[in-house]
Amino acid sequence: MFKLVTHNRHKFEEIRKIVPDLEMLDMEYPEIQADTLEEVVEFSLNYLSDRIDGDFIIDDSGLFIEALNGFPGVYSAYVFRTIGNDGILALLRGVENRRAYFKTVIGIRFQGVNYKLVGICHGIIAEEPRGTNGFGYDPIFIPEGFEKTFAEMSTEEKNRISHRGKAVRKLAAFMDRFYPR
Ligand code: ITT
Repeated sequence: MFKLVTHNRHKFEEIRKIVPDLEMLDMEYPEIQADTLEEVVEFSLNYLSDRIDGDFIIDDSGLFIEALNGFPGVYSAYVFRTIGNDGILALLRGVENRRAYFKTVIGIRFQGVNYKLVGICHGIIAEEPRGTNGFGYDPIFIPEGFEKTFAEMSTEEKNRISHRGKAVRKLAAFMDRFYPR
């Protein structure tokens, strides 16, 4: 069974819907400042490999807003804690271009080697928060082709189209290859 290292239970629940053979290892780890999620994941995998026995997985995600040149991006966790969804909406007040995307990079440490799997979901930032499902920026993100925010969808609906859902389906394929059932 793979361990997912996270202190975000929502993430774990989303991933477990697609990959049931997963255990949550609730552990905080430092995230370096870097320009890309891939660099952050690479550093975290190496950092954690000295502290965890055996194979494990991490998920680093971010929201990239076009009119803000990709902000909050790699700083999404800090920005969510500080200004939150209301702060993002305030930054975008009166801004016509609402395009944004979510990106997930799943990092896998498997038999001493690092792997990265990526998933992206394009959409727009809503005018006001809507919905109570999900977590984080879900109430202000409307995926392409939908009217609803992620927070107005069930976990299954979100997983079908989300950044994380896409990355985790690649993870499921990876596991099937290395752990055939
Ligand atoms: P870890 O312990 O796994 O690092 P975290 O919540 O810090 O948990 P991230 O750094 O990956 O996770 O997430 C960055 C921010 O983006 C954080 O505030 C999340 O709430 C938010 N976020 C991540 N995935 C999201 C999703 O699918 N929908 C909405 N917000 C999301």
